Amino acid sequence: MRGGFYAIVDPDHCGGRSPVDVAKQLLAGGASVLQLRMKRGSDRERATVARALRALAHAAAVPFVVNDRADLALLVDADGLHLGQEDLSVADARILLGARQLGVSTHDPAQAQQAVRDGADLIGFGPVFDTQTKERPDPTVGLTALAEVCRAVSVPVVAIGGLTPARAQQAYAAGATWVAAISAVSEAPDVAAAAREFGRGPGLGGVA
Ligand code: 3NM
Repeated sequence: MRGGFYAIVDPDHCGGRSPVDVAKQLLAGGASVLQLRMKRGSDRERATVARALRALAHAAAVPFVVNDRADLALLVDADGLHLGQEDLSVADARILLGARQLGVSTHDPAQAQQAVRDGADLIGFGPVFDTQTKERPDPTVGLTALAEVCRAVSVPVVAIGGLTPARAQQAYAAGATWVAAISAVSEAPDVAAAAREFGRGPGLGGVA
């Protein structure tokens, strides 16, 4: 499974730049997945941004994932959908999205196991560290719980929440396939350079 940096574009956290410009830089920095997380704005704006990001991701041979919204994922023919605990169930999303990749955000080991039983293709697990980016984040889980979940589940895990380049290497070492970050990359002065720092380091058996 190709792993590495899982890039999430959140237009509210692009350091005053456009989400399209930030997405270009994330891909230039070697992101292995590109997700759009757009909590505010109109559906028309969401569709426009989603189409632009899908085109950029595909030009870079990277899968494009939509957060929360199955209708938007279908509309723009995304490669995957990422569901929160209050979004559609995996089973219902599967009816709409068929074989597309379905991810689920989980915040404790029980949720992680349940998401896998429900048929998720991958899970997010976090917040691993404290995050300022998410409104009302769940309690911070830490690296030990991340390692336990990575050992316990049969699908790849995306570590998320408060990740920095140094912490990213700890998350890979704990067993995460991907490491996701928003603020440490999309709000950095040099987005591509920051993204590059989130790649797997040497000795972890992964991709650059
Ligand atoms: N989901 P940053 S934490 C979007 O715990 C998101 O599922 C989380 O942003 C979870 O890298 C989080 O700036 C925010 O901390 C990640």
